[in-house]
Amino acid sequence: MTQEQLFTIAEQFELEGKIETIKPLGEGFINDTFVVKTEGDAPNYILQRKNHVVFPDVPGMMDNIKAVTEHIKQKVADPMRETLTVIPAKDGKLYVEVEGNFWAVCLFIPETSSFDRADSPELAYQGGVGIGRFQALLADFDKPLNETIKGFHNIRWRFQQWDETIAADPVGRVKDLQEEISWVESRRKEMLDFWSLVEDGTIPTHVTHNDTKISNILFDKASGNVLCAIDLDTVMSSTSLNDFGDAIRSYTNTGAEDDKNLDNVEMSIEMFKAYAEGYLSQQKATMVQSELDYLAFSGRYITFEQVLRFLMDYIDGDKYYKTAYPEHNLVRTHAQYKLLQSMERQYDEMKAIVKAIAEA
Ligand code: ADP
Ligand code: GN1
Ligand code: MG
Repeated sequence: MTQEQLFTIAEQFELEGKIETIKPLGEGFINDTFVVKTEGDAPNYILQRKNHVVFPDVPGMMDNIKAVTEHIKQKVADPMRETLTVIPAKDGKLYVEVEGNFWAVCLFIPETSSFDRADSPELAYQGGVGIGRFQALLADFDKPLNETIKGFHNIRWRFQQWDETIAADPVGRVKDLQEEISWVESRRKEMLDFWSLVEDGTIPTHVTHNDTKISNILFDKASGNVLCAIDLDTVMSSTSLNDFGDAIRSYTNTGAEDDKNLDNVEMSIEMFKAYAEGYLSQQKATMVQSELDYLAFSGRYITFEQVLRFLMDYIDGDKYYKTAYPEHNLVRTHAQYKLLQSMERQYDEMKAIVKAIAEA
């Protein structure tokens, strides 16, 4: 994209002030994100090209984001900092469509920090508070939400995609991946058994974020406290456990999501405890027993799902996630599998920690 093209797109939104610069930001796997700096005292903005292959209904997704952020704004002390603010286009729509691509803008929240990994239990605790609070603020949200990605954390649907991808084997990679495929297959039943509990209502559904990795949370620079959950593209109705599990996948990893050195990758039980304490400080009172019973398992569930999704994308010829090099999705698969094994080994301890916090 040239600067001129970016300026032309940004100028179609209701921005205050004259645009000074537009620069790329962050390393999201899905969207393209830019910071729009304006002159003088006018606010700055986040401009995003939303990946509409991943999100087939961007208008529906923006309606979701607008609705949940408006709901949160009614309840918090600082509505411009404690959630995203969607900026509409000059024609009143929540997006601009340019040559088949969808763009959206929100306010840039200044004086914040964001992280790619948790380097202290205090940060993990704050992250847990952030997602627990996000869910609590939306507990009474009662409008229907659009399903922005079909079956996002539904492992039954993921296995259907998986079976089709393995059968199609579009780039001939299956023959060399028998071991990795067996990692997924050997856990098929226990993962489906868990999901059955969501399907039959034993585990309830709520409004959830669904992409709670640490980089999707902003922290207040001055206090270090959590400020808000961002990247609301996947806000949908699901089990709260998925938000907990995805965060555990991210905050507890002693290595990187795509670490080539598997010795770096373990689940830190200290981080698990800190995150669980933060999350349960907000959620304990309203959770039902079935949710508490499966809270620790959700870390395994989402990490397993991530192994499946990275491997499936590799088999599919790397169509979904942005990759930096040809084997990237396979490296991610191995690193997430190492993390999954580490969680499996420490599962009894994880359950005991949840139980102790829940009963305290
Ligand atoms: P992606 O979908 O590509 O992951 P995100 O919405 O998560 O994009 O944004 C990428 C990064 O940009 C975040 O991790 C955060 O550091 C920063 N960011 C996003 N939105 C805001 C905002 N409104 N204010 C300040 N920083 C933001
Ligand atoms: C993607 O968009 P981003 O980078 O925050 C993905 C998540 C994965 C994550 C893995 C919409 O998150 O589901 O867990 O990568 N988001 C979508 O890092 O698929
Ligand atoms: Mg993100």
